[in-house]
Amino acid sequence: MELKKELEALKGDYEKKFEEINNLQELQKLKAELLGKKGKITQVLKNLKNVPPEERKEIGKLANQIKQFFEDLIKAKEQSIKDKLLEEELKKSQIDITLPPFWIEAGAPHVVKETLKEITDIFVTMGFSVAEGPEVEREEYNFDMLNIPKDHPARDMQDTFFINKEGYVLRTHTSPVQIRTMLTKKPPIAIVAPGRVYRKDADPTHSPMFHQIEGLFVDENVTFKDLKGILKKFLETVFGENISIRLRPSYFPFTEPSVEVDIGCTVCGGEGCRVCKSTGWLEILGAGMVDPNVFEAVGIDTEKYTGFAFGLGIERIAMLKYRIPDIRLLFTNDLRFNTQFKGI
Ligand code: 2U9
Repeated sequence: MELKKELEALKGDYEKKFEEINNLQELQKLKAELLGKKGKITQVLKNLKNVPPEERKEIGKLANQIKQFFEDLIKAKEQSIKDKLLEEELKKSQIDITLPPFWIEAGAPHVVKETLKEITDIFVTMGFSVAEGPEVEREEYNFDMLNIPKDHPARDMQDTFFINKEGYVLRTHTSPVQIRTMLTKKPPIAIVAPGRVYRKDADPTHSPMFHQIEGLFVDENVTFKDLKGILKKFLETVFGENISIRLRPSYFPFTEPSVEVDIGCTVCGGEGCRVCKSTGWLEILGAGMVDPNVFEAVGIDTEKYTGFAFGLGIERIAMLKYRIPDIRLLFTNDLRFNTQFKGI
């Protein structure tokens, strides 16, 4: 009965050892020593065949009891070490888990997106549909088919973001959306193209990404008068019935004739101030009759159809409408700024 004594001694010995342990690594080590593949109790159980048959049953039973005893002990010990560790961690980080959480400030729809939506809705009410296209655009649609020649300064590396895909750019305006529409649909076409555009402007009053909305109307007998009527209605809806409007001749490669459209300064009422740079007028948008070269590029019959197009920058409209003094405020996402426009 040597083995029985040995087992009992083992039990007493390891019970003490386990009692002294206070970390998980040591616990694992001790567990392996006792119950692992080459563990002391495992060895006893393996060697049972060498025990005289009359003792085998008793020794086997005892060894199994001790094994079970330690398995329970180890489980309890493991839990108690983990509890202690968690307690220490909580004490260290000094978090009072009974405190209510900090209030997470809710955001608000962004004033640029809201303005874009408002403007889009005005044109939708007038009968225009919304068209969208990719922001990584074929150079051909962004420039060539819009009558912008290869040597035009707008194509310059300094103005356009070229990407590492030959023949593609980040669109510099939403005009390629109108090109795509004319390539796939027959007139009458009445669409607005809202979205993000990219230009490498280095000037602090510009952002390399901004939002635009452009419009296109193509049908038989579309005239400059139609353009004026639509723009007047649009400007009066955004800025109020009482604004003054003026058209100045201008030049864009994709429209002929072209105009720039101003409204009487909404800050000084035309007297002259800092916002209108003492002119009494604010430049709002550009427009014109679609250049026949553009129609030819997309295969629209210039004998049968005419059309008008217009374009405006949304950040500028939002800044004028809500008297926002610095374009950077639109891009820093400071909630103190953003939430001012809740429910506008
Ligand atoms: C097609 C044909 C014609 C779109 C137009 C403007 C005039 C214009 C600027 C306003 C401020 C861009 O954001 S901005 O810098 N846009 O002045 N855009 S006419 O003309 C088109 C478009 C597509 C096929």
